Parts: sequence; structure tokens; C-alpha cells
Amino acid sequence: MSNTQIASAEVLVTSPGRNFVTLRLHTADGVMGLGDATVNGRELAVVSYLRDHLAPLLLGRDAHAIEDTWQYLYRGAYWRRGPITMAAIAAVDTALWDIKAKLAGMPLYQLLGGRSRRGCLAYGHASGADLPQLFDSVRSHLEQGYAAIRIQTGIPGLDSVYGVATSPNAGASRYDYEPARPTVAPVEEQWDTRAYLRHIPGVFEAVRAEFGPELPLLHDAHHRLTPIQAARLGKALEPYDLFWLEDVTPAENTAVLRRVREHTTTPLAIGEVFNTVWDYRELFEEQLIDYVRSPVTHAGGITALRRIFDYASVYQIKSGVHGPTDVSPVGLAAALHLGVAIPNFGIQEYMKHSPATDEVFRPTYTFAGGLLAPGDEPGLGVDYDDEVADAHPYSAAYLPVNRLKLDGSMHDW
Ligand code: EZ4
Ligand code: CO
Repeated sequence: MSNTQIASAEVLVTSPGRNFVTLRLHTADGVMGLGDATVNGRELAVVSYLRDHLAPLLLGRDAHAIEDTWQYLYRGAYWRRGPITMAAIAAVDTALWDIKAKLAGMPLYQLLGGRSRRGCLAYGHASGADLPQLFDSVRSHLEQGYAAIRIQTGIPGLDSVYGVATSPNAGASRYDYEPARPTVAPVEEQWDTRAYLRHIPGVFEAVRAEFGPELPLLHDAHHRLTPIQAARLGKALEPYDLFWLEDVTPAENTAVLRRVREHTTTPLAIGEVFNTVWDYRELFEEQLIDYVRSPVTHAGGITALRRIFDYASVYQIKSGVHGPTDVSPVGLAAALHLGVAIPNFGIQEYMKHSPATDEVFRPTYTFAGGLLAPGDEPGLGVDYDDEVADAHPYSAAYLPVNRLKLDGSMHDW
């Protein structure tokens, strides 16, 4: 009998261009598992939760008991849900699945039911301050092999807008590459909803005219609209056949999506800031959305996200997992193992990590023919190089905040 007791739990922080929080577990026999616990802009809160509160509880537990450990940490906290708690539980759960798959000698997707598809259709982020820059960015994504593309553009009258590269040729320092900035306080951006609503339909009309009807196109409204504004945008974009319109309204009040749904057949995606299946209950049962945005990292791990996807499948709702750079290669690998296995896979966001990040985590997933596929070695197929990681110490960074251009009021970013 091998000794599968958890013998060590280390909380690792590295910043190869951006911050990542990683949990590394070892069994007594030396089998290693990794979990991603990165919460963008609030990283050290999860470090403390894991290091001060969960790590001591894990030592001596059987690494095989994944479900029991999940329930122990979730019910045992008493304080349920919340991004910090659920990211910490996600890291433990993911690391335990990594260990179990290594002990089984199989890539993780085999334990999740086996392969259902060759790979996960991935979408990339094209952006431009104006149409010529946007078209260049779309072309460059097509050349890189993307078969689905998110479109974000500058808005006339606004200096900078979510998701748009400030300098399209700036490589790894591009704004759409990394929205968090290493500043002591959040950068303040300006917003004007009327200008945005006037501008966006024309952008999609131009993109369709240039690139044709076939290419799947997506757009992220990033929680900025009221229900009736969101309904208007969804309706205005119908002629351009979007794959989805994301986060049209702030995520707390999911019931407002009834109003949006009444007015438009543009598919809706939401959930990158959700933490649990409970956030989705009303959305699923009333069929108010088409895609689930939760990543493994922020929704309590593989155990919890798989349960969310199964529930979604009852309503023909599909996965559309969040894949920005702040979900680490560990979190992305976990999503890909789930993505190739589940019956209701939809699409996977793929923002690509920096070369420095991939040197730390050495992911074995591949991107070819528009599809992302998990590696075939036992476990998640991700590693952690301490020497490279330690050369990139934590550095405080924040996501921007938004103020209305009109009068400086705080708005949703
Ligand atoms: O703003 O990951 O769809 N992608 C997004 C991201 C989020 C960041 C927040 O950490 O909305 O760019
Ligand atoms: Co988003």
C-alpha cells in the first residue's frame, strides 16, 4: 500500500509579469499536485487563507479523499461562498485531482470520463483603438490559428477602454494582454455608456463586412450596462450573429437578465465573478444564459465546476470557461481536462501567458488548428520551477477602476 497521506502543503507566490498564487501538495510518498488560487488584485488574501487556515488542516489527510476534503473545507468554513474561500478550496481540489491522476498513471481527463473531443475550441482577444488596428489584430489572430475571436475596440471620446491594447505593437506589455497594472493604487479609467452603445454595432458591421459570416465573434461588455441598455445592445448586434455577448450587466442581480432575454436572441455568457453553483441556479432554471463563464480557479475546483456543468447540461447550457492571464497555467490545464471530457463543452477563452510564466509552470497543453488540448502525461501536465519562480517576487498590482466621464461618479469596471 502506498502512503497517500498529505505530507506537505506549500503556498507559492510568483510574479513572472503578473502575480500567481499556487498551492503545492506532496503525499508522504512524494507525489506532487498543484492548484491555482490566484484572485487578481487580492492575491495575498488567498495566500493567508491557504497558509494560515487550510494548510494545517490538510496535513495527514488522505489525498485520495477529494470529495470528503471538499465538503470538509466548504461546510467546515461555516462562512460559505465568496471569492477568497472558493479560490482556496479550488486550489486544494485541483491539487488533489492532479495527485490522483498521477497515482492512476493517467492524464486527468481519463478520470473525468475520458476524451469526448479532439480539443477545446479556443477564442483569442483581438482589439484595436480604431478599425484599421482592430482588423490588423484580427488578421494576426487568424495567422496564429485562432478559429474564434473576441472583438473589443476603442470608443470615440474615451482615452482607454477595457480590453483594448494601448499599443498594438507593444508585445507582452499590451493592455489586452494584462489588465492588472503594477501600481500602488488602481489606475482610473473613464466611461461613457451612450458613446459605447452608439459605437459598437458599427464595429461589428465592419468586422463582418471585412471577415465574412463564418468566423465566430464574441464581445465582452464587462458588467457596464443597465438591463434595458443590455437588451438594446443584444438586439442591435443580432444581424452580426455573435457567438456570445458577455457580462452585459453587473453579476450580483441575475434576475435582471430576464429583461435582457425578453428582447434579444443574441447568446449570453456570464459568471467569471461567480463562485458557486448557487449563483447559477436561477439562470439555469429560467434558461436566461447560454454559456457558463466560471473557471476552475474561482468556482471551487474541478469537483465543483463539473457539478455546475452537469446542472447546466440539463438546460442545454454550455461551458465557456474564463481564461485570462490571471488564471494560471494550472487553472487553464484543469479547464482543458474538464473541457475535453464533458458533454456540453462550448468554448474556452485563451489569452496566452507570457513566456516567463510558461517557464515557471512548463505547461504541456498544446494549441493547434484552433483547438487547445491538455497534455497526455499523468496528472494535469503542469509543473512548478522554484528557481525560475523565485526570480520573480510578488509585486502589488491592481485592476483599473472606472469613473463616468460626465461627472466622475464611480462606475463598474
Ligand atoms: O477582466 O480576468 O473575459 N475576460 C475578462 C478579464 C477580466 C480579468 C479580471 O481579473 O473579463 O479580462
Ligand atoms: Co469577461
